[in-house]
Amino acid sequence: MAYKYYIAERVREVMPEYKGTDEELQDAIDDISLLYNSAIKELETKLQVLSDDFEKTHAHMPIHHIQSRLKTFESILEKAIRYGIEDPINNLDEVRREILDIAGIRVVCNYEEDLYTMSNLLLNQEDIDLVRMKDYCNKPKESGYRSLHVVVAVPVYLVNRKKIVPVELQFRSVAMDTWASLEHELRYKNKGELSEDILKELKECAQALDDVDKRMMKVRHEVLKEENKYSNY
Ligand code: 0O2
Repeated sequence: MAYKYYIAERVREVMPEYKGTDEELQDAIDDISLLYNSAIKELETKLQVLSDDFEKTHAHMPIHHIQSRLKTFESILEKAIRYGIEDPINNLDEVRREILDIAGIRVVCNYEEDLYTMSNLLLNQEDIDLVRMKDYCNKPKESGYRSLHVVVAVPVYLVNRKKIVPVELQFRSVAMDTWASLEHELRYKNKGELSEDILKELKECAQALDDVDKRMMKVRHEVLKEENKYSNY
C-alpha cells in the first residue's frame, strides 16, 4: 500500500461506508490538517507576541507555556458520531461546522487573572471573532475542573483562498493545569471509573489549589503595592 493513502486506508477500515476514493479521502484529511495546523500557528504567534509585549510594558510575563494539539481524524469522526452527525465521513463540511475543538491550544498562565488578560487581549484583535466562551473558573465543573474555554475563529490565508477556522483555547493557571493533567491521568488509568471517595478527594484538591491560586494573586498585588510605594521615592 502506498504510504500516501495509509491514513485513508485505516479510516476506511473503520468506516467502510465512505463513498469516495482513497485519494479524495486523503485529500480531505490533508486539507483539515493544513488548515487547522495553520490556525494553531497563527494563534500561537499572536499569543507569544502579546505575552512578550506584556512583559515589556508591564514587567510581567503572563504566559507560563503553550501546548497545542490537533485531534486525530479518527477521534474527529468518533466525536461527530457522539454529536449525532449522521454518516460523518460523507459529511465532512458539517463535521467541521459542528466540532469546534479539532484544533486546541492550552495557554497555561502564571496567575488566574492572566487568563482573562490574555483572552481579552486576543479577542480585542480585529481579525479574531469569538465563537463561544465557557468559564469553568467562575463556575467549575462537577469534577472540580477549572479552566476558561474560548473558541475563536481565525482567518487562514492560503494560496488562492481564505478560510475561517475555529480553534478552542483552554486558558488555565499552572495550578489548574496541574490538577487537570493529574486527574486526566488517574481517570485514564482507571478507564474513567473512579470511586465516590476518590472523586470527592479530587474535588477537594481542586478547591485547595484554587485557594492557593487566589492567595498567590493576593501576594502578587501586595508586592506590586510595595514596589509602587518605593518607586515614588
Ligand atoms: P482533549 O484531548 O483534552 O481536548 P465535549 O465534552 O468535548 O464533547 P465540550 O462542550 O466541548 O464537549 O466539552 P467541555 O467540557 O467544554 O470541554 C472538553 C475539554 O475540556 C476536554 O477535552 C478536556 O480537555 C477538558 N475537560 C473538561 N472537563 C474535564 C475534567 O473534568 N477533567 C479534565 N482533566 N479535563 C476536563 P477532551 O475532549 O476530553 O479531550
